[in-house]
Amino acid sequence: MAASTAPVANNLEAFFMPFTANRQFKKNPRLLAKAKGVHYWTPDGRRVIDGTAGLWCVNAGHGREEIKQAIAAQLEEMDYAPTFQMGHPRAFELAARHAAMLPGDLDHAFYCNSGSEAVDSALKIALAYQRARGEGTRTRLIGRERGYHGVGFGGISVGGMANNRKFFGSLLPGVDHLPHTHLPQKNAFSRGQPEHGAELADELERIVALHDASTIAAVIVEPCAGSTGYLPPPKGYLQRLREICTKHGILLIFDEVITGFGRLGASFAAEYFGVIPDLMTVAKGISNATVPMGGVFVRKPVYEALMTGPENAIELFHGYTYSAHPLACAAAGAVLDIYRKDGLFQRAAELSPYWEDGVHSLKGTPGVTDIRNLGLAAGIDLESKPGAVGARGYGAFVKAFELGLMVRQTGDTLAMSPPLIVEKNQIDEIIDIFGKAIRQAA
Ligand code: PXG
Ligand code: PLP
Repeated sequence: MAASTAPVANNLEAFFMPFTANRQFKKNPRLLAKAKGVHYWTPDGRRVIDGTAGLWCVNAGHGREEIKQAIAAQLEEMDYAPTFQMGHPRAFELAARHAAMLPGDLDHAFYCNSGSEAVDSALKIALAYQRARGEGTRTRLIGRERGYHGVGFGGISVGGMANNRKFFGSLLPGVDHLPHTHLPQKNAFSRGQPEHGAELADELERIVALHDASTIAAVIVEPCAGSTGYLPPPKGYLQRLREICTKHGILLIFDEVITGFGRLGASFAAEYFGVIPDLMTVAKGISNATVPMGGVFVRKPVYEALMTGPENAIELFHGYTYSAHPLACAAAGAVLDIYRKDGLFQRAAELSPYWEDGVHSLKGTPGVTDIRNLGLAAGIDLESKPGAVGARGYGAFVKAFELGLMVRQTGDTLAMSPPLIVEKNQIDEIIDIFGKAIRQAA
């Protein structure tokens, strides 16, 4: 019998869901069917406030008309064009716009389709750069405990979340990790950047002493760790890391997949902290998640070091079929217009003290052991139930959804990162429902 592509009855079984307890979910699914502004609706019409901007990505809110029109117009004009030895105008236009808004001399853009691809691309650019400048022995990559850099083999190798690594064999060789910066004994309930922990950047000196700088290509960190439970960097930490990298000829990569495009109330964390990395990875908010897109932003000297050899030689043997996909470029251009027109980065900055007061008002709620915030995002740790790590967090996540709020859960840590268009009364509603969910799940 010929394979059929005819529609079949809706059945939850066939979709192998990512990062999901498939069997548990399919018994009691949480479905989202419609979205507008800061809200989702379930298929039966129940409204849920989006406390996480999707997965930290819908920064300008859902259903933006301008993005829809830009994508439709691009689809009408040209659906797809390759960018290997060819080009299309929108790709160049977008890169010029990104270069213009980037801090320091970050001024070139490599495009891909996700944060994971951005991370793999950045690690490869770092290795190729070291080789191009005659430092080909620099092959080691340094990540950080509790780091999340997507799910490619490069990303999980430099990443520091055990569950994302332990099932997948020996990973990339020659990787080492800095210690994470989560110090609740010293920093619990910090508002904004914690006071303690800048000295943890000096661990890089210890790693250099162990392996020698001549073997190390790059260090990759999230300037403010997201996925692992939102860990703002200790005051002075990123500056120290920058100094040590510069001193030893090691490239510094900021993974700004979450922090990029406004989350901290600035264009990028690099701008917010005044620390310029050599490479920056982005995704998510770059296209407001309408069309998948990621990118690596590259400092001028790194790009220029690669522009050597004969002019007919390909300088970087790396790229994706969909690098700078025309629909993604159209979406990303329209998103930049919205960020500017609506002043969303500024808006996030102005709202963040209100957000900070809101999330810290949950201090004292039974079971809450730490609350962290920076920009328009927060992480909340709950005390684990004896012998059941993650149960309380999952309970609070499910309860929040029942009460009409979407949050993110990893273990007993919950995170929130609303769209940057959120209103103060909606922040009140998020905090109110969240507090109820934690209490009811206790
Ligand atoms: N780097 C960072 C810093 C990220 O946060 C990625 C890379 C990978 O991006 P892609 O587009 O390949 O998923 C991310 C993604 C969560 C959560 O619950 C976070 C991410 C993805 C899914 C869930 O915190 N971050
Ligand atoms: N696998 C095969 C067989 C391919 O031909 C290609 C691309 O041509 C890929 C994987 C990579 O796909 P992408 O460029 O979309 O990452």
